[in-house]
Amino acid sequence: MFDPSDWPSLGIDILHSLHGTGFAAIAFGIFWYLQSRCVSVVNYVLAAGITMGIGLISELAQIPGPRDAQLKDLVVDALGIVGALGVAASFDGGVRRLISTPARLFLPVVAGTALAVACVPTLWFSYALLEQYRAFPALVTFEHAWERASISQTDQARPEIVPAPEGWPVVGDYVAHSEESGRWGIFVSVHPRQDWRGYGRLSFVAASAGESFAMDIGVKDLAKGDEYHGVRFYKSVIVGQKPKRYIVTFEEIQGVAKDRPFDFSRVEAVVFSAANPGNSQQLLLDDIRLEL
Ligand SMILES: [Ca+2]
Repeated sequence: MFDPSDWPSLGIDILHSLHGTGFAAIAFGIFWYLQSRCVSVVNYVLAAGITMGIGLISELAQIPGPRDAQLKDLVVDALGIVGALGVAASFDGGVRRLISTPARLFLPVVAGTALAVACVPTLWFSYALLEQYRAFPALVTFEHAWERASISQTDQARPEIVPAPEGWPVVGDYVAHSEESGRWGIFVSVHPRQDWRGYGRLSFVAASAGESFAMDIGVKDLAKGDEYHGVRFYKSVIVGQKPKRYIVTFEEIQGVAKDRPFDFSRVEAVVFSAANPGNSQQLLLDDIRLEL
């Protein structure tokens, strides 16, 4: 059976992003079929209606699920459908004869833009997945735009990317700056390339932009189905004003699981969070990578 639960996070993002691209293709396919039976401008409306209906049914079939996500999917579906049919109509003499000259100029621009917007996420996540593999064993350095895709898959606010402070001990121009209330707020959540086998340590550079505070580092492997729950490792470190490289060894992570070994071939997330209730805490974070 088709089971994307094994996929890397970015792979799942690509799958989700196929909404716009996929519905554009479906709409165009249906239009093509209708046109082959009987040429008519009504076919655009029919194809759009049928495809949107498919989108609606597929969303209803997914209940229970997050409602706003479904609405967003439908909007992206509509963009793909309008984009694909609009581009087709732009080249259709039958349509061009029916509409005014400004509309003739306007249509390809609007339709092309809708189609591009619907398809851009697929291209973006595909590019990010490729770069994530190329950058490995560096996980996130906050130097590259694609890394946004690795750290954006959380409902939490994303960290601000700021110029590295003077004397920062890592090569590169930028670091992440996050502020949390200290009530277990998440500073940064990274969805890395999943296969960590062959390495021995997770390492990163961190400093506080204010008072010293305790930070939790969480590493989680991937839950699969019911029989196989994600194992979570947590470790607390004190982050001071002086930037320092912190190390978490795979032995430490390995020791956390009682019922089964931590699965280093399927690491789902690395989470940096504020450990204790308290005042606002500010983290500077950089160069999250694996070492031998
Ligand atoms: Ca950096």
